[in-house]
Amino acid sequence: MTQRIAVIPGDGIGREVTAEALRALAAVAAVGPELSFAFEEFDWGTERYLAKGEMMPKDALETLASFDAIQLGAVGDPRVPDHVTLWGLLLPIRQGFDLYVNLRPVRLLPGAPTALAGRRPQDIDMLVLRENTEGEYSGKGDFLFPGDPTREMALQTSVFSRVGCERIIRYGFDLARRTGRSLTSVSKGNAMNYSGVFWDRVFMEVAEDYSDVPTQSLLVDAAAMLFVRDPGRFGVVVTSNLYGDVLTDLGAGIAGGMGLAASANIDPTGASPSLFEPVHGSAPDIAGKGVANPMAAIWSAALLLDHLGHGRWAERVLRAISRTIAAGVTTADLGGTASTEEVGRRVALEIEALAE
Ligand code: GGG
Repeated sequence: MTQRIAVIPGDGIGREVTAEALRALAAVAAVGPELSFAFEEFDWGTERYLAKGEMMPKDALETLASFDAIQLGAVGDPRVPDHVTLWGLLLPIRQGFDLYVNLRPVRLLPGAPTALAGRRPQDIDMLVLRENTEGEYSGKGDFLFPGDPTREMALQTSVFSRVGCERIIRYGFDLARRTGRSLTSVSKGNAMNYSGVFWDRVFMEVAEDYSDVPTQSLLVDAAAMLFVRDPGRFGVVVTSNLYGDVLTDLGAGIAGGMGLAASANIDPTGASPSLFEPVHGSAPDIAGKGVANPMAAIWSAALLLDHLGHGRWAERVLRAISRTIAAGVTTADLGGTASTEEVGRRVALEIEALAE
């Protein structure tokens, strides 16, 4: 059966790295007889915004709804404020399709460099789950008294619904149970005396259904410190939208950098297509130069494979990335001199070699 993938390369290096993610998927399909993909590309992003006043068409979600999955590059361009591009494309898809799970592996692949002295792949292997549709990214707020020097203010409202908290926490427990890991809840229940207290309470309530899963609850500041000091204590981590975004950049820092940080935006019900993207943005400073690391985008394509039921191939793509790093075919962020395309081609070759 052919699986249909919508492709949104987006802005900046998103275009370059997405091409390599598709090359990896094509390599998988070339050697995996049971796999077949049909790609359809959409030129949505900032160029479209500048020409037509919108990042994507009004019926974008209806168009995407018929696909099996979405592969995204990046959004963001210095010619347009970042909140306009982010709220013009990525966040409406996450919210509109209710992609409430943002899975971000923080895993040190064999051969990848880490900023932490003496740490090995077995020391850094967590699955961070970021609530992806509400929390601090609800998009609700206001500017009051604009221009008034004494009263001007911005309001940004966090939304922590019972349904929203419970479903991501429950997903975390299920994932921890399935993978034999512990579950860490990260919040800020001392200072955030409504949302944080509520999150912690829901976590404790849900935990009653999972007495077999070891748990810990941490304040986000302590969690940040422990990601660096003792990453091995984390298995699955579940947290809110903003904390998850921040913590996973720290996670990237200890697991090879942003060039190796992948993510999946998942609708666990399967009602809508899930979306896969590198964690990094559009990096306008290096866009068009052919030097961006495509491995995060390729890894996100591996998450897509896993989501579509091809877990064996997903693991093979990760091994291909590892072997490419071990062969020294890396971009400058990992200390090498290879171009984006050279890395992508090498990963594709490794995928084919692993299939033999
Ligand atoms: N790879 C998609 C992208 O451009 N991400 C940049 C970004 O700022 N994302 C915000 C978020 O993940 O919430």
